[in-house]
Amino acid sequence: MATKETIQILIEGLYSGNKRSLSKLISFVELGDKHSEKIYSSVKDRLGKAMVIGLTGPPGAGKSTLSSSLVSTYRKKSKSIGVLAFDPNSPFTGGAVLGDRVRMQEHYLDSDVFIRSFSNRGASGGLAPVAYDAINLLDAFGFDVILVETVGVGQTELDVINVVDIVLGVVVPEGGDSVQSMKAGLMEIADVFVVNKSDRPGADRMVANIKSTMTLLQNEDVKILKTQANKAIGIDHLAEVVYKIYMDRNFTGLLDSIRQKRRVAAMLDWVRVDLNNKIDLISSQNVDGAAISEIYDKVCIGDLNPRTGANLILGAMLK
Ligand SMILES: Nc1nc2c(ncn2[C@@H]2O[C@H](COP(=O)(O)OP(=O)(O)OP(=O)(O)O)[C@@H](O)[C@H]2O)c(=O)[nH]1
Ligand SMILES: [Mg+2]
Repeated sequence: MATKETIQILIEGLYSGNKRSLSKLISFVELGDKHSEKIYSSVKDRLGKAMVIGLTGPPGAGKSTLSSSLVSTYRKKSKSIGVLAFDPNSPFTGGAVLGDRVRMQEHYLDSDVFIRSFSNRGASGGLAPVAYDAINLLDAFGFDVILVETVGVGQTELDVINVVDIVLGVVVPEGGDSVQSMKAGLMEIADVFVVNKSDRPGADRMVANIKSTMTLLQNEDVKILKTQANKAIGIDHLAEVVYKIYMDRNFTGLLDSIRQKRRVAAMLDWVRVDLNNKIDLISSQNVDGAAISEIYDKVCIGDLNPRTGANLILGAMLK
């Protein structure tokens, strides 16, 4: 754990544009550092300038390739950009075909690009709270754009997406059924659907499928675009569409309300994470002694209603 002085030095580094300081601060928030309050109060007044874009979708849909391609697009516009990849298999850290990796490496050499991959859930046990803190750090650093990539398979990943301004749902043409099988949550939170790998057959069918699902959900405002991320086709247009949504939201005040909800969501995520950690503590350390283990035993053999047991445990936790 860092000392308060170390954190102060790192924050000064962050303000002077030192990426190593930024990296270290992210590691501290990833590890659930106790200086979260100090970090937050230091960066608080510098927040809210970055456009935060989330990319999610099934494994292999091309999210990382798309991120990389978007990085190039934003760099062409002289925007600085930070990428947070919550993805153990991210080609940002290896695993991609050679061409992709070479493209990524070019970004690593660019001083206006920052890429950070998170391959585990961090000590705190939550992805979304880490994402929230890391986004704040990148925002305070001064990046114009922040991309957050996550595989859209579990609740934790969807939670991450709650902390961004605009959500891109990345899908592929194959299996028109995948719209149906896609997590209901994703269908509802995506602002733009990106049908990537549109060089493959079925892209138009996929677009039509999403369109009809969106009509059913009365969500006709959602944009649906086709891209070919590995060839950078459709990416400039995607960036324009995203920017227009962002500006509209800024103008109507929706952006502010999204960000307000995001702060509350981050707080509730922390409550959940802390309660979960506390449950582990109670079961492993037997806080409150035999009483807790008796509850476990009684529920275990069917003597006690699990709901009643839960109430007793909650009572002990909140004491
Ligand atoms: N044909 C085709 N291949 C693509 C396209 N975009 C990406 N790919 C390839 O698809 C593969 C997977 O791409 P990734 O960017 O790693 O996909 P991902 O969604 O980040 O994957 P995970 O992080 O593992 O979930 C790579 O081999 C890419 O080169 C595209 O538009 N067309
Ligand atoms: Mg990836």
